[in-house]
Amino acid sequence: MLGDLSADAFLQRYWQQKPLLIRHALANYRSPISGDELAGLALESEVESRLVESQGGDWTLKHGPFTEEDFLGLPEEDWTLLVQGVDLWVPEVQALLSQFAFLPPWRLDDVMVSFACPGGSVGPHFDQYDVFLLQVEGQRRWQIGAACSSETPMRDDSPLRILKEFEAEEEWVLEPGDMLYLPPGVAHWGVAETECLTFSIGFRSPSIADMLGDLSVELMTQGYDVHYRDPALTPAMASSNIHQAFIDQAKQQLWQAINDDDLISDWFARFMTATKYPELEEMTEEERHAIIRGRRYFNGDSVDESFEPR
Ligand SMILES: [Mn+2]
Repeated sequence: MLGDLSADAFLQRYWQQKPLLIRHALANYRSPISGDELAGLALESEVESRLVESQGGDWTLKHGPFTEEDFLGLPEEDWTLLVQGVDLWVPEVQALLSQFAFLPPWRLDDVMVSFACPGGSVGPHFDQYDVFLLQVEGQRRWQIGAACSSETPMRDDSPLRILKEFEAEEEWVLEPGDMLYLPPGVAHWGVAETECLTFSIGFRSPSIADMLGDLSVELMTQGYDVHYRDPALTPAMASSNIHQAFIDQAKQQLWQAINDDDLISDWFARFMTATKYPELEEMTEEERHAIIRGRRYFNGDSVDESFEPR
């Protein structure tokens, strides 16, 4: 999976640090899902999907669920269908995750599958998470650029997060079986050269602000009822400018609230493994896997055939 690299070497030298292209990472891998089966999934209301069309340097975004008519009206070029959480729906896609056993399983977020026509792309952008981009069918040209941050200028005229400026520093055409690892923050732009299927194996990366928000809900739920108290006061501190001692005191009290291994280990385990789609909790794995059986929609052909992984 990592080519010539050992898992040790990959984690030490590349993970969360720099991109890595791995040719023939999964040579001879046959996709367990076709483009038309992916389109079938995107008709379901429980499935998170997006359709992105690129037209002369602009991108339009539509959210699923889609109808057969939506697919019928599409041109032959310049669009991409993206479906999130395909590992939840297709057991063979979930099985692929065993290849990533060199990483903690709870770090995994989901497998997004994209089907693109020639010219299809979601534009130059960066993500906040680690991702392995596995080329499964067809060719996609990937360009990568500079490291980005929240300061990096983004276009404000697009429904998608698109970089205002993008300069390619490296470029590769990925063939079936090739895989590109990208750490968080690296500018990238993937454009389909031919009809292609790409699997994006993404990892969780909550913001610290989200973590603190969730942790504070946990503290309230547990009835943590310690209140703010003043540091030792002197009359000189009675000014309208807040004296540094108050700041130190506030930091100290916040730190006391969270400096608790039992609290953090329980909360962190729950927070990091929380289901991405709580509305699917009611559905059994079997019900989820059954949902795409019997569906094969694309270019208007709906065939009542059972889903047979190839
Ligand atoms: Mn991306």
